[in-house]
Amino acid sequence: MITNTQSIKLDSIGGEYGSLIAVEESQTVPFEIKRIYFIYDVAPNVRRGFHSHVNLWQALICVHGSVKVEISNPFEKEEVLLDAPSKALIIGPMVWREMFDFQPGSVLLVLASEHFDESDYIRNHELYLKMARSWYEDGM
Ligand code: T46
Repeated sequence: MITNTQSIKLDSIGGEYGSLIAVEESQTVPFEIKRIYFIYDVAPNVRRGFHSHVNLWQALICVHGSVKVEISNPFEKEEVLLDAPSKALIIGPMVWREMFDFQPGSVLLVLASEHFDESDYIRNHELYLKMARSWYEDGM
């Protein structure tokens, strides 16, 4: 995985009554969870994201359907397919992300390490590349 990202397999407890997945802060995911949100009703041709965070850690879990996530920095790029509720993608600071190819009906659940703060976003790609180059080259 590219720097500051991680792919995690969540344990699913299954049986004849269905399946259950539990996520615990600082255990299943490597941060305290201060906020959750979910993204849904996204048309198949829509691409979202187009930003990085300065400090935020998040876990992305597609609890229904599937979605692709492109994660990149000035030196690395990767595409991750979230197509099962047992797959979690951890994304840390200074990683550019774009979510696309939402299958109709998909629900993308996100667990976040901080409350919402627009000042933590870098939404301009040129500015991101400039900041990220020095951030990665200076050893974060
Ligand atoms: C991320 C990806 C995976 C809020 O008011 N509170 C919130 O907690 C969030 C997440 C968003 N908003 C507002 C900010 C915008 O006015 O909702 C609007 C849509 O947010 P945005 O365009 O940033 O949505 P995405 O799908 O591009 O990005 C979201 C998260 O914002 C971002 O942190 O990493 O999902």
